[in-house]
Formats: sequence, C-alpha cells, structure tokens
Amino acid sequence: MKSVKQCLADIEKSQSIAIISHTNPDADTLCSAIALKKLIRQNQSETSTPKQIDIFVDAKEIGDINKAIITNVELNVRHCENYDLVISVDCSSLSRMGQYSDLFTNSQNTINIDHHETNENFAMNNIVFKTSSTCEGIYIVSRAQHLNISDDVCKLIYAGIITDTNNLTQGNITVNTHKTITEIIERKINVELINDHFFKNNTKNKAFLLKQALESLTFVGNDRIAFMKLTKQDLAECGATFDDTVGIVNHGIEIKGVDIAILAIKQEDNSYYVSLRGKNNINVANIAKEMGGGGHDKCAAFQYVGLLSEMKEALFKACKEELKAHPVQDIDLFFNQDK
Ligand SMILES: [Mn+2]
Repeated sequence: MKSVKQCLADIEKSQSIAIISHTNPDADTLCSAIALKKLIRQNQSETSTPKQIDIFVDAKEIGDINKAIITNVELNVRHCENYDLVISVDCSSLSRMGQYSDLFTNSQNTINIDHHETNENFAMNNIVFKTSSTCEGIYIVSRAQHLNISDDVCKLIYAGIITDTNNLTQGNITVNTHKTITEIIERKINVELINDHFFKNNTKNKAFLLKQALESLTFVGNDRIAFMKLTKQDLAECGATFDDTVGIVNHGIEIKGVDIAILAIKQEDNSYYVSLRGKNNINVANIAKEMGGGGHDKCAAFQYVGLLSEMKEALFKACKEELKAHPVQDIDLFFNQDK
C-alpha cells in the first residue's frame, strides 16, 4: 500500500486519469470529483503535456440543486480505452460506482479516496480520511502537500463540507473542519451564496414531497424511532426527483425524544432505499451494516429488496437493540446544577 505522497506521485506521472463518483450522486461526491480534476490540472507544470482527466457518474437524474455543480463539466465521455490511473471519490465500496465499477476493476492502478468508516479498502491504494466529507479530506491533503488551491476549488470544497454535514450539524465535524471553513472564508469567497443555494433553494415540488412524507410519519419503540416512507409514485405526483428526498429524513430526527429517524423510498423495481439518522449516542452505521448497507455514526443508508413489512420487522429489531444499548439519559446541558 502506497502513502499519500506516493499516490500523488502516481497522479503526477499518469497521463490519463478517470475519476468516478458514486451513484445517486450527492454534492460531496460531485464536488470531490471536480475539485480533484481542477487540483490536478492547476498543479501540473506548464511545460508538460496536459493530462486527459475524465469524470464518470452513474446517475439517472441529477436534481436542479446539484446540477449547478456540474454546469459546463463534461461527464461520462470516455476519451481513453485504458486509463493509467482510476480514482474513486466518496465511494465506500466498489458497487457504489454502479456501471463504472468495471472501469475501476479493470484498471492497472487504482486509488480509493473516501471518508466512510465502513469503507471496504477495495482499491490498490486506499486513502480513507476521518473527515466530515471527502471534500474536506482532499483539502487537508492538498494543504499538507503545499498544492496550489484556487478559489474555484475552495468553493467546491465548501459545498461538499456543508452538504455532507447538513450545515455543520451532523457527521464527523472536527477542529480541522472548522479550520478549513475558516481558511475558505478568509479568502473572501461569498459562502452565503453557496449556503443559500444548498439550504434555501427548495422547489415547491420538494415542499409538497415533504408534506407527503410527513403524512406517512409513524412512531415506534416508545416514540424513539420516527419512520417515514415515500414511493416513486409520490415523487411523480409531486413532480419531484430523487434529489428532492435529500434532507427529508432530518425532519424525523429533529423531533424531541426521537433517537433514530428512518426514511424508506420505494423504487420502481420494488427495492427500497432507506436513509437513517441518529442522535445522542446512537450509531446508525451499525444498523445500516446489519441491513447490508453502511455509512457514518449519525447518518447511514442501505438498499433492501423485498417486502416493506419484512424490511420494517428486521430494521426495527436492529434499531431496538441499538436503543437498548443506549437508554434515554437526562442531560444537564449547561451544568447548572453545579452552581
Ligand atoms: Mn461524503
């Protein structure tokens, strides 16, 4: 296994590079891919021949909010039969690349750049950060290696961080996350514009979809579990896309006393895409893993093929075990009893 520095040397000597995002792409995977491409380009010596860098994203549809990230970016055009190097970004496993996993496995040199604790280290070289987002990891490595980081790259990094952390309210947020944000703000980049784009830009369709999801809201496990569901039909009726489902599950975890929030989305092929959120000491990655998925402590997901009733039975059983391990506790948030 090569070090980060050796991986950077591999990038430097590769003439053709493919970068692959995960399916159902979120902002972090798209921003990571584009930021990485820009970083490689902007740090190439002017005298060398420009590298061929292609980005691949297996996505049926990308909603308007994330579409803004890829405006004027060429995607899924294969300029090379074989690439010297193939890099995955924000993918915890090989299958996350969807139809492009073959491109990855057939390559002679591969790097996996990610931040999921459940990462399966599936590449020849694996760079798995303990960061809020893949974008943050890319920024920290670039800083440590004294790379030239442009304002354009910073905007993408910023977008990846705020979206993967739901505006710095969840996920693996550390001092480094805040340092990164501070350094980006110090450049006088208009981050308010980026914030408003991602968090105050919901379509009417998405609002109607939220209404549908809330309509389905039920509570189980002594009201510590909030469950919501949506179907492809709901999406169609609201004129919403899959991207519009992002964030809906947070409405469950925002409820007092709820420690696990679930949103199950029924796909056309009768499979379910299930998002999980946790709070307090609950680890929803454990639950997702048990159901064949993965993710982070407070934010995880899995796919399920089968009946909703059977899925719910298995899922609630796993949730209840996790809840049992973490009983409700009274928290003296501001330590007032000491005074
Ligand atoms: Mn991510």
